Amino acid sequence: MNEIIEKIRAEFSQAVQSVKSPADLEPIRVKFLGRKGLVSTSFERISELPKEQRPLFGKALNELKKELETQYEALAASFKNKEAPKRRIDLTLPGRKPFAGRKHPLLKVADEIKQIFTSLGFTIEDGPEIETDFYNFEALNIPKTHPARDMQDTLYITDDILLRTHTSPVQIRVMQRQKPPIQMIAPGRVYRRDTPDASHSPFFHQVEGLVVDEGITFADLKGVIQAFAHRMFGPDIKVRFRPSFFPFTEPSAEYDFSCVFCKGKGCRVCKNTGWMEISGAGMVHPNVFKAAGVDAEKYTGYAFGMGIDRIAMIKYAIDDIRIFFENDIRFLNQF
Ligand code: 2NL
Repeated sequence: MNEIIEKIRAEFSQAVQSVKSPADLEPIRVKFLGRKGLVSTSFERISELPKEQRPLFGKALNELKKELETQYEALAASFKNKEAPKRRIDLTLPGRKPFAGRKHPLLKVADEIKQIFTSLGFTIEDGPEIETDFYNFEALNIPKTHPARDMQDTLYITDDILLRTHTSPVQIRVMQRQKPPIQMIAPGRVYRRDTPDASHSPFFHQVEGLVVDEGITFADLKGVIQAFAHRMFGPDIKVRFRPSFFPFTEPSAEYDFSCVFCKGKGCRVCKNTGWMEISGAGMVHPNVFKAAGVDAEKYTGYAFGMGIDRIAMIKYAIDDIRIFFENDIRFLNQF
């Protein structure tokens, strides 16, 4: 019979713990201490016991009843004392400021890059993120069997329609519809089939530049990249070009900026090289001009790319690209 007593006691203490407001009290009183409550109905079971055990059980039940009543009264009283004072509204208080949004850090950096290039005479051009095989690959001298397709694997909507892997298609479209001189940048979102890690995201942001006119040389390219480096990161930034290969440029180069953190002396960020890889550039390949309908005998041009995310990571000393896309308000509020 002790089990019955213990069971009621345990259930009661659990019920009491879930009480949050005075409204929760009455159901507990009814269930345990009411006329048909657990304590009262247990008294009725006394007759099931052998005679010699009855007085003991009755005594124990009486004690339980007193115990629960005391606890219940104390709990009810605690609510009485805590009842909230009547609220008064202070009509003279100033209103609450509405939450102000702000630009995403990538958009801020993109704005800054756009501002620098427009001040150098570039136009800003736009195009679709869903592209055709022709604009994304064929026209850029990347035929179906070219190994560069592997490196730029992307999401295909059909065999012919895909998510662009760079903003170069925008430049092809501009060359098709507009005669040189062309001096443009194409900023925007691009896609690659990549497993995300600290430096890879399946989507990221790129700015590509294109200048086409009579007599454009690699020296013009170097001058513009140099000017960009100075305005973006400061006048003491050095720029270097290393030979490289891209199907859409010839000759091709990759360019680096001297490390903005150690000024080229070597540190953890630049892995002690003093340099930070930015991206690639080169003179537009004649096959690209041909595909876009530009007279390669008359005109020359240079093109370059850069990652907005990468520039932003350098500018704000961020070591993981994924944080841009997590929408963590604690991160975003810092910009
Ligand atoms: C990179 C950097 C690059 C270009 C992009 C380009 C665009 C046209 C014609 C020729 Cl329409 N080139 N863009 C050129 C060199 C580098 O991007 O690292 N890409 C893989």
